[in-house]
Amino acid sequence: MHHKALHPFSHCAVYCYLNPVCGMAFVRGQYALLFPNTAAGATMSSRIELANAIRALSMDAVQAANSGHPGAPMGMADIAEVLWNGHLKHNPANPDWPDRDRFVLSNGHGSMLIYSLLHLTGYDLSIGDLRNFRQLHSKTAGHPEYGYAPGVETTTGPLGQGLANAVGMALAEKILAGQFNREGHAVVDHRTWVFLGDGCLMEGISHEVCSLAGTLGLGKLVAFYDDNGISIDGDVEAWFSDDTPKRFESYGWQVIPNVDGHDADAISKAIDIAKADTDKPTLICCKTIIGKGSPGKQGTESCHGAPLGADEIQATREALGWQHAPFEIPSEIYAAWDAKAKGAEAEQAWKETLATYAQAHPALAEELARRMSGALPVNFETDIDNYIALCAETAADVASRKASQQTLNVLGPLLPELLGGSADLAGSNLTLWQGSKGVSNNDAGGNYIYYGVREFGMSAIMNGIALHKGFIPYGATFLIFMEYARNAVRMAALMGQRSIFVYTHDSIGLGEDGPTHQPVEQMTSLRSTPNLETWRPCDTVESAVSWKMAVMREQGPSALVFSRQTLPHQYRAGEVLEEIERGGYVLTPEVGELDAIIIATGSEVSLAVEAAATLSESGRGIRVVSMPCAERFMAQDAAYRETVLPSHVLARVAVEAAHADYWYKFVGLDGRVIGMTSFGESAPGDVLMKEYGFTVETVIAAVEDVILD
Ligand SMILES: Cc1ncc(C[n+]2csc(CCOP(=O)(O)OP(=O)(O)O)c2C)c(N)n1
Ligand SMILES: [Mg+2]
Repeated sequence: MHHKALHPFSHCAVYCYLNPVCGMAFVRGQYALLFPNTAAGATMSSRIELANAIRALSMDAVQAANSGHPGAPMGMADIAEVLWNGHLKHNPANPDWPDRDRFVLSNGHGSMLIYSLLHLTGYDLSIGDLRNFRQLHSKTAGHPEYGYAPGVETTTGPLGQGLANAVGMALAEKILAGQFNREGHAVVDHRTWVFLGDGCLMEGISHEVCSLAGTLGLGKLVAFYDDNGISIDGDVEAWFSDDTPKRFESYGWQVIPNVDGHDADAISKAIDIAKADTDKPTLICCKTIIGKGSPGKQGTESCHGAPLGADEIQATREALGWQHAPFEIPSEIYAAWDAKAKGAEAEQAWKETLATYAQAHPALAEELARRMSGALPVNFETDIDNYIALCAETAADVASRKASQQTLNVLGPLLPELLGGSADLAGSNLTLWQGSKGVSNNDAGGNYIYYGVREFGMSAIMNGIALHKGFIPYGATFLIFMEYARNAVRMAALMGQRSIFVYTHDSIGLGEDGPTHQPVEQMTSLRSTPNLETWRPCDTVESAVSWKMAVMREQGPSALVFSRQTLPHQYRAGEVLEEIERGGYVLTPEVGELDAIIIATGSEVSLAVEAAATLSESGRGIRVVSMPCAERFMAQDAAYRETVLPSHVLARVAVEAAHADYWYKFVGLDGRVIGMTSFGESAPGDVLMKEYGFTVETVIAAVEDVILD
C-alpha cells in the first residue's frame, strides 16, 4: 500500500489517499494522515477519512433502523466523495437552483449514501434526520423519496428507473439549452450524474434509455457503474455476464472501463475525461467492493441489505480507524465536506450570467423564468376555454385520438413547454401537431421526441423531464402497452409530476388487431393508482377539457385515453360545459321523474344517450351521466356528487368497454354493468362491440331490468 499526492481540489491542501486494490482488512491509522496546519488553520482530513464519514453514517443509520442497505453506500463512498467534493455543481442552501447539476442515485437502496452526502455538504438534513432513517414521517425514507429530503432529485428504488429519469433530465437540459442559450450566453449549462448498480443494468429499461441517450448524444450525462460483482442472490457471474463496456460502446457512449472505484485519483481523472466529451454520454465503470471497510462482510452479498450487526460494526470502526461514536462527525470533517460557500459562489456566478443574458435577451430571460417555475402563460385558461366552446359549436364527429390532435394544434402554439413524443406510434396516437419538430443529436431545438419502441423508457424519461422542469412532457402509446410502462406511470403519480400519458386505441373497439392489442383491465389499473387522473372522453369537447385539466394539473400526472374509432358529438346545455371539469356530470337530464341513471364513458356515452332517448319515448325518466374522469368526480364535494347521482336512485347501469368490476361502486351490487370480463377477439370493431353487448338494445334491456328490480 502506498500514498501519493493527488491534484488537489482546493488550493490549500494536498490530499493523501490509499490505493486499495483488494478487500483486505484495514489497519487503524493507515488513512489518518492529516495536514495539521492548513491556511485556514483547520485540520484537513484525508479523502479516505471523508469517505469514511459516509461509511460510518451509513452503517450506523442502518443499524439504528435495524433495516436498510449498508453495502452500496460503503462501496461507493470514495466515488461519491470525489464527485461531490470535486466536481458536482450544487448549492446546499438552494436545492432548487435551476442550473445546478442533477445527481441521481439509481441504485436507490443505497439511500444512506445520498442522505450522508446531503447532510455532510450542508443541506437542510440534520443528524437527527439521519438518526431517524426509515422512521415514520422522517425525511430519510427507506429509499430516496422526491420531496422528502432537500436535494433528492427523484424517487429511486425501482431499479433502472433512476437511470431513465437521469436520461430524461439530461435530455431536458439539452433541449432547454437548445431553446434558450444564445451566442455567448450559456444560461442552461449543467450536467446530470447518475450512480447505478448491477441491478439497474440488468433491468431492461436500462437498454431502452441508454440506447436512446447514445443516439441523441446526451454528452452531459455521466453514469457511474458500481461494478461490485454482487447482487442480492450473490456473485452476479452466474446471471449477469454481459460485457458492459462493449454494450455501452455499441450504444454510442464514451466508456471508461476498469476504474478503481476506491482510488480517488483514478476516479477524478475519469470524471475529467467524461467532462471533456460533451458529444457522448459517458459510462465510468468502477470496480468496487460492496460494503468496503467491513472486514467480515465486504465483498459479499451479506452486507447488501441487512445491518452489519454490532460486532461487525465495531470491527469496521477499527479497520477504518474511525473512532467516533455513531452519528458523531468531527468538526474538521464537517468543514472539509461543507459545500455551502462553494455552492453560493457557483450560484452567484450563474446569476451573473443570467443578468447579462437578461440584458441582451429580456423576453427570453422572462420566458425561461416562467418555464422553470412551471407557471402557465397568463392567457392559457381563456384561450383553451374559447377552444372548448368552439368544439361545442362545431359539433364534429371524430375519433377522440383525432380530437386530441386537434386540441394539440391549439395547445402547441400556446405552450412552448409542451415536449411531445410517442413510442413509435406517432401516426396512430396522433401526437404530432402542426408545429412539432423532432429533437435529434445535432439539433436540440425541437419539441418532439421520437422515443422509438420504448414505452417504459419513454415514460420514465418523461418523469425525468418533468422533474428537471422547463417542460410539460406528453408521450403516447396504445393503451394496452401502458402495461409495459406501468411502473413509471406509478412513479409519476408517487412523485406528483406533471407527466401526461396519452393512450389511444382504448378498447375492443380498435377491432382487427385482436386481443393482444385490446385493453380490458387497464382502465381499472390506471384508476386505482393514487394521485393519477385518468380521462376517457366521449367527444371533441371532453377531449379538449381532458387536455386542459392535464396541463393545469401541476401536482400529478394524467392519463388521457382516446378511441381509435369515430365518436359522435354530444349536445350539451351551455352551462354543462364547465361541469365536465368535475369529472362526472349530467349530460342528458331525465324527462319527468328520475327512474334510472346510466353512467358511461368515452365511446359508450353515445349508446347511453340513444338508449335514454328511446326509453324516454316510452315514458321513462332516464338520466345519462358522462363520467370521463371518475377520480376527479370522486374528489368533488358530496353535495355535487349527490346532485349527479342522487343516493335514493338505486336503479343504475354503467356502460364501458373496459373491465366491469370498477363500476359496482357507482351502481351498487343491485346495479348492472355492461362491461368486459374476458379478453376480446380479432374482428372488425363494430362487430366486436355487438358481440360483447355494447349495443343500444342491451343498454335498454339492462335499464328496464334495474327499474323492475
Ligand atoms: C425493479 C426492481 N426489482 C427488484 C428490486 C429489489 N432489489 C433491490 S436491490 C437488488 C439487487 C441489486 O443489485 P445491485 O444493483 O448490484 O446492488 P448492490 O447489491 O451491488 O448494492 C434487488 C433485486 C428493486 N429494488 N427494483
Ligand atoms: Mg452489485
